[in-house]
Amino acid sequence: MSLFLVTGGAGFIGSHLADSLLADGHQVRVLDDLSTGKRANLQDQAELIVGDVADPATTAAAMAGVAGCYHLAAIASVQRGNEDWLGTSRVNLGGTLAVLEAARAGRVPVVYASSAAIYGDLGEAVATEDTRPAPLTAYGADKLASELHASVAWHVHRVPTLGLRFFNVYGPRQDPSSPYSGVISVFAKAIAAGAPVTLHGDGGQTRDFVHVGDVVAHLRAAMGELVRGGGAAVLNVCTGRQTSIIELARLLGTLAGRTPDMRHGPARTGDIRRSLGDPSRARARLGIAAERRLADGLGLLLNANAD
Ligand code: NAD
Ligand code: UD2
Repeated sequence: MSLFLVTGGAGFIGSHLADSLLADGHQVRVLDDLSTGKRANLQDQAELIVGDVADPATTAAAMAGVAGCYHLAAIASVQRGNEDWLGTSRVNLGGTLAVLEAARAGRVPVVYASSAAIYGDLGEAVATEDTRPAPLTAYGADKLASELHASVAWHVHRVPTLGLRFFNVYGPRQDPSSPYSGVISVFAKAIAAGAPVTLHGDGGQTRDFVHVGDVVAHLRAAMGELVRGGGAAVLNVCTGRQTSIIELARLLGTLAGRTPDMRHGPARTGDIRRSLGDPSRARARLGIAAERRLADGLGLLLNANAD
């Protein structure tokens, strides 16, 4: 069994990844500054280093002796990127550079989180990995720049890298407390409690919602592919199905046995109208696909929240 570094491992996606690695008998070292992550998300068997991924010395020390690195640490908020441009770029781009630099000496394979945000507004198109990147936010720009540096890491320094462009991820432990939390975490909590939900704009905007369990399966498969073949690929992690926000609210209401109290608020500045990914390259490359249907994933989430 191997030791893996998971940056951002105390967070929503990272802690589910840590659970999966531990369940298979691997050792897990987490580097996290607990800015949005929680120690309570982690099992005791995981080693936790509380520190800043953008600090090269901290990240170099965390990288020592690991067989692979999953780089998930970031400020995962488009809005925060709009408000604090320099501060979020220091983490989201600077943190990726610190990870790649730390991986250099040992040519440690790095699987990292990119985002559908690199595509910008797709109009009627379905995003494939060959779709021209056109990020509309600082967050998306930093994820795209991270991909470019990950390519340099392989071509110049032979550090194997694989970027996973997550679409909209949902599941247990996604924090609903901030107004910029994922819409599913916000709606599931409100509808289960009989509280109103606010649709930004007309609620017709669509997203490709992918369950965190499927995201973890892609992360694990990507590391296996990297260890075998190297390279600097990027792959979509999505379902190939889109759901509008108003359909989402109705579906959650049906599952919760309540008619959702839907209100309308202003559309978010620069919000993406349609987001839909093509999962076929990840299926071809990794041999897996996101299996969990949205209704099933939402039912699991409502049950987990009720516990
Ligand atoms: P999250 O906020 O739960 O996880 C991010 C983790 O990184 C947190 O534990 C946080 O404490 C940590 N972190 C932040 N700044 C840090 C720093 N300077 N040093 C060390 N740790 C730091 O969010 P998440 O949804 O689990 O996101 C994980 C990754 O997936 C992020 O890179 C995010 O951009 C990406 N992503 C998420 C989604 C989604 O829908 N949730 C979509 C696309 C991409
Ligand atoms: C998500 C990620 C972001 C980035 C992007 C890539 C989160 C929190 N953000 O941004 O990190 O990776 O995906 O595609 O995971 N909405 C409402 N009412 C609410 C909350 C949201 O109508 O109470 C709308 C919102 O205006 C948007 C949609 O729901 O149109 C999705 O919002 P989101 O914040 O869940 O995710 P997104 O796509 O903005």
